[in-house]
Amino acid sequence: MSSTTASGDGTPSLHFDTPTLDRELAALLHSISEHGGYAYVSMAALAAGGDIRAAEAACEMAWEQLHSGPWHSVLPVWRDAYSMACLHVARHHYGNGEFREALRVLDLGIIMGGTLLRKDLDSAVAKVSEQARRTVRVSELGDSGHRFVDRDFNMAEVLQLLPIKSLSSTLVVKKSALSLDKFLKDHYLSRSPVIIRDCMAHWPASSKWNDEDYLLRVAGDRTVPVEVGKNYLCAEWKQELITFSEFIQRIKSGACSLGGPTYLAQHPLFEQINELRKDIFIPDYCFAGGGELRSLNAWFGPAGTVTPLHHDPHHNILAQVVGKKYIRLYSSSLSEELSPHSGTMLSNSSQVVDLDDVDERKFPKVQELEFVDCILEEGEMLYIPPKWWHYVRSLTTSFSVSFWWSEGDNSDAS
Ligand SMILES: O=C(O)CCC(=O)C(=O)O
Repeated sequence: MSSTTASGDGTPSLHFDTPTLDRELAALLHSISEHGGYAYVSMAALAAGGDIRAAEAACEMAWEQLHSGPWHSVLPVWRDAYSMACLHVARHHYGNGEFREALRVLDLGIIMGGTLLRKDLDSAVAKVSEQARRTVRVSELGDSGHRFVDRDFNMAEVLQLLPIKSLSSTLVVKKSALSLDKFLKDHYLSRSPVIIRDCMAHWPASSKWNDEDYLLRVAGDRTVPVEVGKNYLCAEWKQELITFSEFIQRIKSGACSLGGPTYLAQHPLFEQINELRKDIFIPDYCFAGGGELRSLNAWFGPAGTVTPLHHDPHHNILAQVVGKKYIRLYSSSLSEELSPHSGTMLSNSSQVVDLDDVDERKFPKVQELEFVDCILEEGEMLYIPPKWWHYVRSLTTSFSVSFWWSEGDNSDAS
């Protein structure tokens, strides 16, 4: 797919192929002009001929369209237009041997772009990464030996950070060697949370993801979306696109000083970075009930990240690969009492935002509501039934993976 071609002066230059773009180009440009993107189309035509200025201009035009209103209202054709422009810009950087810049632009195309050219973007990433690795000097290979989480953990200190009544009543039950049958009968069908132990030791991630050098090697130059701020319900909260190595630097430097922790949250990282996808396996439990796997998301951040109380529509296995998290769960039957926000975007989030600081006058009954809670330890998976409310706080640097799956047609759930 990638080839080395001769440049004008006879020196070899690097090139990657874009078979889908080649096939779809005319139809895509036609569709963009039908949506009024004439200026974009003329720039894209020049970009296809190798004009980098035109490629960058096309990228900016599409970027503006992506930010012209709420994300769900952006026309898919503009997302594909953005991917196309990213491919042109990345091809230029790759040809110049600017691998990091090429990867940055390809990742932007993957994260912000459409689905039409996804295969071209993925195969270009694979080629650029391979070439980049070939040219890495031994002195650039990390050997810090840094581990994100070591054994020290002060439980007394941590307890002071947790919401009132934490770990004082009913703990989520923990089970080892839980058979699929037992899981189905005792938890899935009865909508009952459980922590499953001893089921991740065979994941390469279990030994690799605590190692900074490994993560930098496979993902350091990749761009990822992160959330910065106390939590996504706060006014100062924002999203940024930064490289994985910058993100790791923030984790190490105690990033809370920057107005809240930086959290790589609910991102389909494993669709983006194939090397990390190979480090995990989909738990068999996710096929219980005959449903369909809906999404795999990464949750990676320093101690102190908080995901406020909310619920999701799907079954969820939250696998704790590195570090520890405190998790509190309220039954789906308590939805009225937990006062969901009324707007559609946040209707799965509770107005009892900060469980550490509940407004007793507004919500006098909240502290009396029954809940189960736990510290989810490295190597454990928590099953969260659909619509169960959950609040999550990381207690150390933490890397977890969530597996969401839907209800099967034949599920006889109560
Ligand atoms: O780990 C977290 O911070 C939140 C996880 C979560 O909300 C989920 O898996 O649905």
